[in-house]
Amino acid sequence: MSDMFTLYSAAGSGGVAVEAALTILDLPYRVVEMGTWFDPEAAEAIAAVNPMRQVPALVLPDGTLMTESAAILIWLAETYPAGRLGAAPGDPGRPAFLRWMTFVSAAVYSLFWIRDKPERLVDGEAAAAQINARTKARIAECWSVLDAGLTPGAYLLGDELSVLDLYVAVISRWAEKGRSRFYRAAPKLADGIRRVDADPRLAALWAERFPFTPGWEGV
Ligand SMILES: N[C@@H](CCC(=O)N[C@@H](CS)C(=O)NCC(=O)O)C(=O)O
Repeated sequence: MSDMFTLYSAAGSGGVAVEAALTILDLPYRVVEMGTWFDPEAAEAIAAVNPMRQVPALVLPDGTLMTESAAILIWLAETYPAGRLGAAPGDPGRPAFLRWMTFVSAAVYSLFWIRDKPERLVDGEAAAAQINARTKARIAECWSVLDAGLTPGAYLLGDELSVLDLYVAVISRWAEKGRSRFYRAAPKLADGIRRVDADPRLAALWAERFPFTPGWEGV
């Protein structure tokens, strides 16, 4: 049995948060690039792996398939506790850890299935524009709820980096105007997330998989 993970992912996607966790945990992995939301061939090919036609999908060294980014991140944190990437079962911080990991997945990430292609739900440009504006407002509202619900330390859940930080660092960048709207909606969280951007263990990964191109944060 190989000890290698195989991750179906795409540059700039939620899979990059999983790549970040694998990198920090120093686990061996290979990426199969699948731009599911813009490349029809990838959308077709990923169906053989994940019937939801989405990345990330992680094949564990024993061949087990995991999909769902939050589940993958939580599993990595608890399976490799030496990496200290999340509160373990029994830890007083566990309820908040599970609560907010699930919140980001269910309340925020899921809206991108709609935002990326509004035509999945509605017809016409006007309806699509309405969907765009309303989901944008909802995402900002969700970031504000996260901001109000947390008392951050150096990172979102305290003074230790967790997979929640990696998750939010990636998803908060999916906006027309970069991360600026996130900073306005969740001002208490900005420092912790910027700390993740600047983590030297992730510098090469960010550069390759989700680069900080000039103006990326927006205004
Ligand atoms: N609930 C899934 C959502 C994954 C997801 O939406 N992935 C996007 C890329 S960031 C995707 O593959 N979109 C293609 C599609 O939904 O058609 C998760 O958390 O892993």
